[in-house]
Amino acid sequence: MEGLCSLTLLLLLLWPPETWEGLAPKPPLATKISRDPDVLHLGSGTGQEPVIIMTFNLTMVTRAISSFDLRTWDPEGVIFYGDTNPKDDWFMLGLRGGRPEVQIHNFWAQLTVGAGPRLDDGCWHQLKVKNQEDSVLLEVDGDEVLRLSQVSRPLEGTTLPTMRIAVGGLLFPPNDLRLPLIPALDGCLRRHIWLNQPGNTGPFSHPPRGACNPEAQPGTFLPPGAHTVFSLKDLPQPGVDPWAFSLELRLQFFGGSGCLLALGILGNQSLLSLDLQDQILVLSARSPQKLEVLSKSLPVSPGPLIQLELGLTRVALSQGLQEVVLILPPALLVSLLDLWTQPKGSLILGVAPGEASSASFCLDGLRVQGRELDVDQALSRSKNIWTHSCPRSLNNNTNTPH
Ligand code: EST
Repeated sequence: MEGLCSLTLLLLLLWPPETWEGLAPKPPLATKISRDPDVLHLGSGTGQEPVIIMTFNLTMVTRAISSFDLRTWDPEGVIFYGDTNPKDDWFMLGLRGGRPEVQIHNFWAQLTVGAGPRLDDGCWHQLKVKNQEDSVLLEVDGDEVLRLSQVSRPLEGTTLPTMRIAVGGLLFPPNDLRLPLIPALDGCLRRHIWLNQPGNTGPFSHPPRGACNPEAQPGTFLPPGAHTVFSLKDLPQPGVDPWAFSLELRLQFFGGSGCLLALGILGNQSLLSLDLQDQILVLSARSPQKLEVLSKSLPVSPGPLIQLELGLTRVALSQGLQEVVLILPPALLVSLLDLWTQPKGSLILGVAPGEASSASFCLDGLRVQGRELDVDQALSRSKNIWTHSCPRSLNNNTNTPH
């Protein structure tokens, strides 16, 4: 994906495709990122809490300016939060709809403003945030995209209480923002300098994760054993007359066997599941009382789109031109319909919590009733999921992305 970013675009402009076909396939920047020890993945952990929290004595600060490079495919989340007091003097820079958003709450201003271009394109973008006299300025890739005047006061050298800067999360609940957003950001930061003081973070020795993986591409990566649970009541509801519920998944398999998707009540055995077993997709339905299991299988075909259509009497699984159908016995149908009236009725992506699976895959898209879902909307998820990025391949020996 890096290949689509500025440097390669420049190469494309300078050399028409036939001239540069023979060049090395990897763009020069890709190798640079993987060697950079100072890359910081923002969405590590559950993504709800910051990855680093720094404190600064403002009497020692000579310029209230910070800069960093950001790379992400995630359209929403917190880049950083800063405050001298979480009640009445705070600032947040995040992304919403892929564009930068600033929220300020202090004595001089209470505002929420979006500005600048979309940054969720998987390319590195340079951001600079300055506090100058009474103004706050935001620069993206060298262009000033936002200048807010009469919203602040000089910060440097002041005897204000300590300034805290939290990267990749907030220091209060998301609902305390002026306009709440989902804080978790599967983004990567490098060359970050806070309050003009280089070298007070890192180096970070963890392997490049999520958007920090130089080979990453957009999608959602579920490593073996990972899961995401959506509450059925938060999803688009089934159609009535006739009752119907459809799911469309775009998957790229990295191997292994195990559950890809299930419908059920969390903690109980699922009623309907889609498993991958040795390159074969297996659709299974089981009635809770009799433990009767019905199943049909379909060899995985090259096309990534998998469709699951639930109707009043049948469930159809299709991929490309192939289709298999399970006829639902009435008892199972009743339990299945009941899922939408139960508070714990869930759609589970990956393996149900606590169960084992060696299957790992990249989800390039998930549509429920024709509407695209975002993993950030899930009720819960495993910590090791990459929410908005996928590795290109897995290392066979270790099952780890490279
Ligand atoms: C601006 C106004 C305000 O009332 C509080 C803060 C705290 C965090 C500050 C920000 C601000 C201005 C811009 C920064 C930021 C921390 C890093 C950034 O450079 C100084």
